[in-house]
Amino acid sequence: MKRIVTIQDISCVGKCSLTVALPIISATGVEAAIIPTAVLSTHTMFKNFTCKDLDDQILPIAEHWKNEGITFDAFYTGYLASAQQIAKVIKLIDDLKTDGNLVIIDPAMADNGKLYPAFDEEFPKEMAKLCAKADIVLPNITEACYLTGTPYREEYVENFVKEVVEKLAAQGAKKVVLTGARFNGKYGVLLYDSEAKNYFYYNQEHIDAAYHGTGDIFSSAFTGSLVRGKSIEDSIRIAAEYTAHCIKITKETPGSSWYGVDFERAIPYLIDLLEG
Ligand code: PXL
Repeated sequence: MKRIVTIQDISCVGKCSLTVALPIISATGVEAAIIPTAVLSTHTMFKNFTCKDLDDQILPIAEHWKNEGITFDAFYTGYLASAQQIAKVIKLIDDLKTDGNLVIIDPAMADNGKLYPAFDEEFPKEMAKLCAKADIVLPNITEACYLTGTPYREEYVENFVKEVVEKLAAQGAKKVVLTGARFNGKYGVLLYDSEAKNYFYYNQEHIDAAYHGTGDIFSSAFTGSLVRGKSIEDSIRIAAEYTAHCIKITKETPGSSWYGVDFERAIPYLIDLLEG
């Protein structure tokens, strides 16, 4: 069985990071090992959240795994609680990386032109070092701007997006998968392969609603599909359609929670996409 290690926080309530990565990766038929990097009472869009940093566990866990001969088909990182944690995750990848495994980095740190509340302007600089190690990096447009030091724009044209994506790839990531890429009246996911120097764009229906955690849902479904053996283009399509479906059913259901989407009810749909 294929095995992913996903490294991100546990938000006890919030439908994001590990509480979505675990069920979604499992649903793709891939084993999910985890390193919880922090425990928060909720995600940081709630007020007064608690946070216990588990930073001191990252490298001892990695060392134990190394001694046990445990290997992974992919590393998949998401929200990391501090710049110091990023440095430890870089070391973990250096220690456990083999020729055959993939490094997939979701630089979960910002959206809608702003950093998440827990981060300062120094944080993206550390995250950029982790992204430089990635086989695949999965930013939204705000994150891609922060990572490359590009001023964020609410409205942009195709050339601007491509410039940002190519700058990010020039910093080291082999492939960039940009979510929420909106230009020329289209909406979707843009893939840039810096080795082949080509683009793939997956165009999808834009649903006028925004929820927290949808980036984590996309990244988890994408990583699970890819490690299960789907092509990168198919993994983008599956993850994009699954995420859109989660948003749609949440929007259509009165009384759904504001803090996340009903990804659980859409898991049968994800499995259909994977088997189709
Ligand atoms: O990727 C979303 C996310 C994950 N973890 C925590 C968060 C957020 C978004 O706000 O606050 C703790």
